[in-house]
Amino acid sequence: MTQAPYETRTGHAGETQQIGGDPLTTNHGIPFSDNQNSLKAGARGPTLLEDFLLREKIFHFDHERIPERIVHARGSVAHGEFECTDPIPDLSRAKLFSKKGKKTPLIARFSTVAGGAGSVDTPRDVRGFAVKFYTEEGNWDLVGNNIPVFFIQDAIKFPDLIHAVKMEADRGYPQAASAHDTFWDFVSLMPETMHTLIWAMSDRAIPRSLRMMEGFGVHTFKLVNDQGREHFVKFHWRPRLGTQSLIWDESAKLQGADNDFHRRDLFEAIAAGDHPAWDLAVQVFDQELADSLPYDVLDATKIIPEEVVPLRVIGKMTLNRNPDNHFAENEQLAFLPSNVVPGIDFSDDPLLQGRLFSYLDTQKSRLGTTNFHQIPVNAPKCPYANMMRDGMMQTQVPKGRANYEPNSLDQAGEDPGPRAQAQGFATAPQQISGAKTRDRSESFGDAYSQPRMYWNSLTANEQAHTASAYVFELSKVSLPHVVERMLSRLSAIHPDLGRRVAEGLGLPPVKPAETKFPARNLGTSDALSIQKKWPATLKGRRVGLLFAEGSDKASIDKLKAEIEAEGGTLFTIAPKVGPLKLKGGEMKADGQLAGSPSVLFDAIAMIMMPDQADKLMKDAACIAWVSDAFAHLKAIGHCPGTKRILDKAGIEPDEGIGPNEGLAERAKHRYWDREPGLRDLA
Ligand code: HDE
Repeated sequence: MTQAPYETRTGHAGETQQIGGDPLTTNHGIPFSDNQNSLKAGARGPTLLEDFLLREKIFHFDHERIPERIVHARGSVAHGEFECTDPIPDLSRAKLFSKKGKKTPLIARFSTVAGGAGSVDTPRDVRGFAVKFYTEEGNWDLVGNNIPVFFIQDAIKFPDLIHAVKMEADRGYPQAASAHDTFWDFVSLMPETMHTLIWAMSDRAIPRSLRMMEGFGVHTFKLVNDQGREHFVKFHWRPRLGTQSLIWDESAKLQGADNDFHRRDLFEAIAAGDHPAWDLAVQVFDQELADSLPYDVLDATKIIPEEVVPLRVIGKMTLNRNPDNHFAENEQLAFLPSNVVPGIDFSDDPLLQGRLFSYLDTQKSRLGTTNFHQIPVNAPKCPYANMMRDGMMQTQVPKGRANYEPNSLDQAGEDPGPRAQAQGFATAPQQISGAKTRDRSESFGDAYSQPRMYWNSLTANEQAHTASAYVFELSKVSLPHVVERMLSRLSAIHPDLGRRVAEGLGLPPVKPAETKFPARNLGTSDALSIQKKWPATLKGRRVGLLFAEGSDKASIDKLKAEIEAEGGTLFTIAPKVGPLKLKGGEMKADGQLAGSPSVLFDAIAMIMMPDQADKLMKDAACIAWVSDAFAHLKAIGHCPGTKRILDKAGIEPDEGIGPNEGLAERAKHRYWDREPGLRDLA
């Protein structure tokens, strides 16, 4: 019998899945002989209630779905491992950080926030970046995002934020989009959202690939060593492929070209053995440094710039195995920020404190049982034991009489069950005093200084993208008072930002919003810009090649070899997939032109005889193919026969455009300088 992927599944005969060439059975193991026809009274007669095979199959199907996550419903998962590269026993007693080379298995899930499980992959949205480490001391879930700050400071505002951004309550739209009245109404009333908003309006919210996103733990956590010494810590994931983004028009068109653009990209890369990797880095600091900062480290709407507390890389995550089953390993995967291992602890960040409740609670609603920890993907890979018993879908069979602790059953020679261990997790002791109150600390009050620092840290091109994103989103807002209030907040962040967005909307400038805490100048941080760190590489990138009957096979092979030598992949496209007759051989295209628009690629090339190019130029899809690539600032390669297609599309040559020779080098870049000439950005 084929082995099911999880040991626990094969633990009881009743749980064993039969697949492959094995006999088909009911869920109760009864083999049956016909899976095509229901039991009827005569071949054309009515179906009989007696048909337990039909009833069981339809009954199971009727109940296949579980509630999707209230946020982060759409996600992609991959298995992998964490390797400790720089142990930190001086800072934390967590065993996964104890030895160089120590490996810990893990699963990662990347998600969009606002859309439903079946929504698109490339909307403008924050991305979830959640990792479950199956450590030898239990599961540690680092449930972060690809943006290092969050919209709100206190968990009590989370339901309001999510209600405002999700589809509107009466009309049920828009799906997976923040460009609508209720979102901007809410955020414009909540100055604390300004920092995350400016990140969300920047290119950070339209990542090129899940493999090319930074990740952040967002909150300040604590590391505790075995002497009980504490440090504050912020966790960062840095992609080995570099951080890369799409541009807005491209991400919008991708929603039509491939709803699953990100999920497919991750799955295909791993399947091809191109395993994405991230460095795990920490920013470690103590109370004294925290006290010296002009913002509060317990406020999740603030970052600590890398220039103030540098990043120290302590390990590497590699994703090396695709899920076997989407439902079992993605839908049923349950993250809990409350899962920390000895050596890691929480800070008093009020957002984090609220999360500690919410995730445990939501899993009961989604997975239907308090025993969701027994689902294979959620179960720790180390032994676990306690006196929690029973409940819906209990699949374990605890032995003995001891279901309470303490007990003295061992004195009667019986198994007394587990006991608390001195070296187990112990909350770091902390003196607390204060009146019971619903106040918010004044130290959380400054809503504008860090958004200003972010704005000032972007390149001119990134600023234009960000201002244009505000213009786009606010152009979809039908309530003028909301637009005006939002403009006043943008002017409070930076007068240029407020003015540019107002101009982009065709409105007069609006005075800065009044605030007790006007923006201070915190300087700039280059680490905040994507473009300043953009890697010149073909690794993980795809070049689309358009060819047709009669193209020169040797030229295609040469280009393919050049692209692959730089770590990229070549995807071939033709008007018909073929196999097509070429000069020097035959070839089947990977895709058809009509279904493979150039948004799917990081750069494009064309190899064709002039007569074929003349024919293809009459196809609107061909002209759109090159003009979109040009508008999306991509490198373009052509041969003597295909230059005419660029001319027909009205493409002015620049340094990104040239013969196929040299494309492998040019394709490592995006051509930001091209943009002002072809797009009216704010
Ligand atoms: Fe979440 N969040 N969140 N969140 N969150 C959920 O848990 C919640 C917050 C994040 O791939 C839910 O299992 C509250 C910050 C990710 O399965 C829910 C608050 C950050 C994921 C929930 C926050 C996140 C979730 C929905 C404010 C970044 C997807 C389903 C206090 C640090 C995990 C679920 C996955 C999912 C609650 C704020 C990240 C409802 C109450 C800040 C990556 O429990």
